[in-house]
Amino acid sequence: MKFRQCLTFAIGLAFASSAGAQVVVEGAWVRATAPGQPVAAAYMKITSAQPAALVAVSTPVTARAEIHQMKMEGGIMKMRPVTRLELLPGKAVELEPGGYHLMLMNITKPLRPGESVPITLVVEGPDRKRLEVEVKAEVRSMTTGMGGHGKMH
Ligand SMILES: [Cu+2]
Repeated sequence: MKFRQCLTFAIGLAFASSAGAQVVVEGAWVRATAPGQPVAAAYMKITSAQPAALVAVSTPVTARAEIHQMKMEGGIMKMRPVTRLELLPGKAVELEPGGYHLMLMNITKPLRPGESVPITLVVEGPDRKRLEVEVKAEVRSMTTGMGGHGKMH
C-alpha cells in the first residue's frame, strides 16, 4: 500500500498564494456515499501563512456545499453551518470527523472510493482579498481507510 499512500499525498496537497494570503491544504478526502445518500462530508488540513478565513466552498458535484461544525451540546452531537472558519497564521486547522467539515449536500450521484472530487476553497486574506484554492479530495469508504485493504478494482 506504499504506492497508494504516496499517490494520496500527492493529490491531496494543494498550494495557492497571492499577495494577501498563502494557503496550504493537505490530505483532503471525502467520505464515500451509498447510492441514494444525498450528503457527503469532506475533510482536510488547512494552513494559512497569514491571518485568513475560509468563507465559502464549491464543487462540481453539487450546487450546495457548506462549511459545517460538529459539536457536543448538552450531550447531543449537533451540526451547524458556519459562514466563516478562521485560519490563524501558521496554525493548521484540521477538518476531521467529529469537528469541522465541508458538507456536500444534494448529491445526485454516489461518490465511489478511488474517485476524486474537486473542491474550491474560497479564502479571505487579511486585506479582504479572496483567494481560491483548488483541492482534489480523494473519495474513501468508511470501512477501508486506515490499515484496511481497499479494493483496487
Ligand atoms: Cu455537516
